[in-house]
Amino acid sequence: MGAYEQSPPSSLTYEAESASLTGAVVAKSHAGYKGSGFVDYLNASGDAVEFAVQAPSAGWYDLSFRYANGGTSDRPLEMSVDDQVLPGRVSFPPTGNWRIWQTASQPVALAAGRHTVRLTAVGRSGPNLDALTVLPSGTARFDPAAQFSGDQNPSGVWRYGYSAVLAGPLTLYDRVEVADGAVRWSSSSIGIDPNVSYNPTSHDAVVASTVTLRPGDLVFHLGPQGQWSHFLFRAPSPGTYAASGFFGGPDVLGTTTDVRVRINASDVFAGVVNGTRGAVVPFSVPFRVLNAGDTIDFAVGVGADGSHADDSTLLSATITATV
Ligand SMILES: [Ca+2]
Ligand SMILES: [Ca+2]
Ligand SMILES: [Ca+2]
Repeated sequence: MGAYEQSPPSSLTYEAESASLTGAVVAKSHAGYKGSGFVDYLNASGDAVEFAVQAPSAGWYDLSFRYANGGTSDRPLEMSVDDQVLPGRVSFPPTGNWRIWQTASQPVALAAGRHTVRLTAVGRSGPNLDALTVLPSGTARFDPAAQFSGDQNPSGVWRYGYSAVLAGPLTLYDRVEVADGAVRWSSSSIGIDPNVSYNPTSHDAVVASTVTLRPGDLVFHLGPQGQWSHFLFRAPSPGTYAASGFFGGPDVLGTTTDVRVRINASDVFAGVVNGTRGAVVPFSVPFRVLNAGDTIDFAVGVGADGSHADDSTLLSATITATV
């Protein structure tokens, strides 16, 4: 490198209109794009935009896609890196107007060198895609509350579901409702329990006479036949992952539950919640090497009383990843 050459920029932007396109086409029909245009996905399936990106060094990167979605619903796309499909879909929620551009971000671990990043329509057409910015982030953080989705399951690295027994297969919740200000995923074939719930508002949500979700609270509840309820994380890239946080009992009648943190279906933390909101049960799972697709499972079960009544259980969790 010459003495007067600049060091590599800390972030790199790749225009979608310069990427490799399948089905989708370059357009200029809505203002506000960067570069010389944007890419319009046309078909519900098969259309793809493939970027060739450069990672200056091995590490975590935030991939930020600039897009517009003037429709009324999410337009999630499948993302793959070097032909490896990532868990979940990248969400592109409505921006209100085709001229209003926002960003959707996805953390991913990259080795040093050149990579392909592809966004493919799989059943629903995509947004108008303007550009991809690749920004080194060093570490990645995942939080089931901050990343909670009110319309996608799975959503990114997270899936919400239940199992008949702790180690049983996960059935995804298929119904989402807004109940008393909180967003609740449940099973249309079982009922409101088991579930996972989140309060996205800036005020308390009283979801049952004895349970109040404070702003940002994430809560899950087992089912009437002892079904375990789960927040399941799938590692998007190989790396080292750690998890910490706490479980708690928000029901004023006293939550009585079993709580678990599991890596690939083995317990790495087991505890019980007995009591009300003050009954906080902390956990800390040290860093461990995971492969892409490995899972960290947060689960809640029936507790020593054998009853699922009044068993709403708080979860506060952060997963930190390095490479
Ligand atoms: Ca389109
Ligand atoms: Ca552009
Ligand atoms: Ca119980």
